[in-house]
Amino acid sequence: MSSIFEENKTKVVEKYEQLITRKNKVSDCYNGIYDRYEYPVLTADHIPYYWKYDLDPQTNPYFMERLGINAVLNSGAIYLNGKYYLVARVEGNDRKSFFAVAESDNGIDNFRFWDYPVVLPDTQPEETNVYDMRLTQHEDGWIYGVFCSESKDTSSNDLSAATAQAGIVRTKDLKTWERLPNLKSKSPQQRNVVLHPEFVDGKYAFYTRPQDDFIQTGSGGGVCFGLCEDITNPVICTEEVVISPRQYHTITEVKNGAGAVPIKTPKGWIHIAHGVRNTAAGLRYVIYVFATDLNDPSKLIASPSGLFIAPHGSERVGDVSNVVFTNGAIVRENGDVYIYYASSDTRVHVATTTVDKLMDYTFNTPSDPLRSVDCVKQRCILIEKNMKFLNK
Ligand code: M1P
Repeated sequence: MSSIFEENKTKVVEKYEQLITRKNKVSDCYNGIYDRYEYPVLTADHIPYYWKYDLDPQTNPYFMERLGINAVLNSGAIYLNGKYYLVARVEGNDRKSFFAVAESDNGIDNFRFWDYPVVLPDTQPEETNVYDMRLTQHEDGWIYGVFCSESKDTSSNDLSAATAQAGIVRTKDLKTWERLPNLKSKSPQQRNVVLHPEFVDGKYAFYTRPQDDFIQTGSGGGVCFGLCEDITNPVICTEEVVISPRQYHTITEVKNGAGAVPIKTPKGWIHIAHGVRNTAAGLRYVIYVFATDLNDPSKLIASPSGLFIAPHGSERVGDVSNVVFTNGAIVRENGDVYIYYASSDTRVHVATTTVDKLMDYTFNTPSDPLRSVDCVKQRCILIEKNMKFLNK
């Protein structure tokens, strides 16, 4: 056996094991709403070395990467049988994404991928790429995964033209996946579709994000809500009503999209979504929160102002810089909440909070008054209230 092979293999295996077993810690970045953590929970380096290297010294004498991984990002999340599971979007060096399950005992570190990635039934021959799975533990007993199913737009002469639809799979154990037909709606394209965990009026309920084009939402007014009679023949049979609109000069001006499956609280469904604005440096993606009515999840009842999570420090840089994006959160029975978010389309982080803190944030943060002059008034009210505590 060549010594180059052995030396390099030993280095790679040791580095991998050190990373996978590294303890995470709360960072010193404080806002009272949630804790951020020093290290990402998943990166390209968390991918098992045996997914990338040929371990046979005869065929790989230099111990060279054969199938590299570019990034691990937007992860669905679920807590099952005492473990925290992320179904991550893994992007190979070839730009194609696929899904893979990583598990941890505590939700903040030591995430380890299962031996094989998710093998989806190949029922959509035109599908080129899949990404961003939202995992819904539905009251019908299934765990659904709703994701973006991307195909080449063959009607266009533009080589890059693509179409996005919502793919649907279901499972009981994250191991065996049944593929259902893609969701049909009136919109030419859909991305960031999330299945609500409960029946609404006896129907399946989806949060959608209608869009005219692959990138631009165009006439799509924001995050919408629509119902579907039969999940095995999934068609949005009601009007898609906007529940969280795009708005001029806000964090959702260019587009927005549902993120994690909404969290049921005594005061309403709390949604952790993303909003996009344009800047001279390109699009900026942040995470924001809104709440809908417990009995009518299509009715917006709270809209705390501005962003909830923005990219910080090294999170700001990556394949698509200045982006944070979430498509998964876990709520424990004791009220602990784990929000998984990716930064700059490159790695996955966790932010932890509680249902009580999320409710306090959602229902006690004032909403955006939409004009600078009113924002100053809003801030002056807070400052004035604080003066007595400062003895001024
Ligand atoms: O690159 C940022 C994000 O862009 C898309 O989100 P949206 O559809 O709202 O623009 C998604 O492709 C997402 O995967 C990506 O993180």
